[in-house]
Amino acid sequence: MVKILHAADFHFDSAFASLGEAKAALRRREQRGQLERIAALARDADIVLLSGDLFDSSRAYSETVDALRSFFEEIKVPVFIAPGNHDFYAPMSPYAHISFPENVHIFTDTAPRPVELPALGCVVWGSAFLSERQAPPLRGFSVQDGEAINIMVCHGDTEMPDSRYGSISGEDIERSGLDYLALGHIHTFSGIRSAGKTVWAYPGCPLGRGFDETGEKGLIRGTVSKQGCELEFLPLPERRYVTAEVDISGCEDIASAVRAAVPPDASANIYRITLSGEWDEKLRPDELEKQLEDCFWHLELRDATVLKKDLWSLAAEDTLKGNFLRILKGRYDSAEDPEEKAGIVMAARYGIAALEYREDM
Ligand SMILES: [Mn+2]
Repeated sequence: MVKILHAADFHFDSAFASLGEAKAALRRREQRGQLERIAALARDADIVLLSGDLFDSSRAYSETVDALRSFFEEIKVPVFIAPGNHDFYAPMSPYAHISFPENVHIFTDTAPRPVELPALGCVVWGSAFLSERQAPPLRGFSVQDGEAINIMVCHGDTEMPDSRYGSISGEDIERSGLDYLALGHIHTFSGIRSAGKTVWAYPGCPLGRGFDETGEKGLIRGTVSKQGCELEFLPLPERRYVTAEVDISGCEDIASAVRAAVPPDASANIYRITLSGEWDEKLRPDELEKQLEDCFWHLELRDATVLKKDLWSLAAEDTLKGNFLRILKGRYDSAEDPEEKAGIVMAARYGIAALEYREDM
């Protein structure tokens, strides 16, 4: 039985561009800080498996290199790294020019290579991306039936059969005969899955980096043996990306409506809130974001409100305003794309305000 800790897709030193410079830098510091929390978990494991995209690119800040080095030194157990499409192994990659402690093994071949760990009765296989693309890493691969526990760490794509990112099919997994296949690439926890006798999983990324990476993030820990695996997903307490919709129809004050709609822990998280419903005045998302600063760690507001129906009803008037609204209403009704519809609503607001010579819309 081998106790493992399996993580993937850290994407250290990501840009976090949508957060602005200061918060993005803070987020990168928090990302490095995560290693201290993970170290406590890693010390209890026999081996640590890192399935690629440890770095977001071929460059790593020296703070990140230092944090990783101390992490590896502190945990002492063997660490196996399978470079992925973002941090593929190349002469210029951090893997080639950083001196890592001796307990770190970095795979540098596309074909699976074994590392034997006799004391644990285990063989750890691994493969590496050598460029942004990779041929199917498990095609034709299988381990010999024997006493040893066979584990493989690898970056690859089980979701798209024609993926250029190391496509892996169910058949590949089944034929491999591995006891556990520790994957990276998909940023959402896959669940603990199996194909034939082989158990496989993606832990997802340990920390969300955008609104396409919402929800709980974490890693996988547990045991692997010839008789089977006992593995669980372990969420890490981290800032989360959350998307929500707030209907502001009929409300008196938008900021209060938003406050009332979100839980208290919103102040630790990163929110994208889409304002929906009927609203006839011009929205000023920047001002609202400022008013709500204390309520969120970071807030991005989107306007998806529509004009009240009675405003469109002015389209029946035989006036300039009526003519204007009639034309826009026709376009609004035939538009299929929600963004186009939102644009038409905006045009109606600006147009009506201009025709009424109002400053506020
Ligand atoms: Mn990735």
